[in-house]
Amino acid sequence: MTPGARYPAVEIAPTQVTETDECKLNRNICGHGECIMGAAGYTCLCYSGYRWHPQRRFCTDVNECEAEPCGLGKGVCMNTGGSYNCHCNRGYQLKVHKGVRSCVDIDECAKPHVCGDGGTCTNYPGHYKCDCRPGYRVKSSRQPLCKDMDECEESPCKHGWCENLPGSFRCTCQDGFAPAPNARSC
Ligand SMILES: [Ca+2]
Ligand SMILES: [Ca+2]
Repeated sequence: MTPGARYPAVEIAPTQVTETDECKLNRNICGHGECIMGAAGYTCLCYSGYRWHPQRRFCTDVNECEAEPCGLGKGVCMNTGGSYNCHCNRGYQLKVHKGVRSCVDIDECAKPHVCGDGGTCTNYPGHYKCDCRPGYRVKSSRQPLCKDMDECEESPCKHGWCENLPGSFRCTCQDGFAPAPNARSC
């Protein structure tokens, strides 16, 4: 018998309750919900994540993904029976607040030293950026950490010796040469 079809009336002894109570005849009539008997037949009080379907007359899953709860461009929504999941994109993390799942930006800058000692971190939706101080440069695009530049690789100290320093360098000059005021040449 299809859900919602009426059972034929049967002759019942006067002491018995009239068994047109569909809730009692088919305890699973609502699926994911409680059956409530009313004057116009049964209705269902559906569990969370399900809604009453007036034509099919039982509780059907809500496709929460239609409302993009994970956030457009932030994650992929996967509908499940009674709920949904978010598969968050890189740079986003799952947040569950009062049963609502969404993908929120990771504030990478909240971690100390994310850009190293030579840079300042700026958070952006889905990523972050390191701005390096003079004398530092970004290590790689995959790891935007500010690394000290080794200026001595360029041999800047003609007539002297180069010493690399964090964020800087210094020239020590050979006899007969004097360092420039900034000690960056001889
Ligand atoms: Ca669902
Ligand atoms: Ca971010």
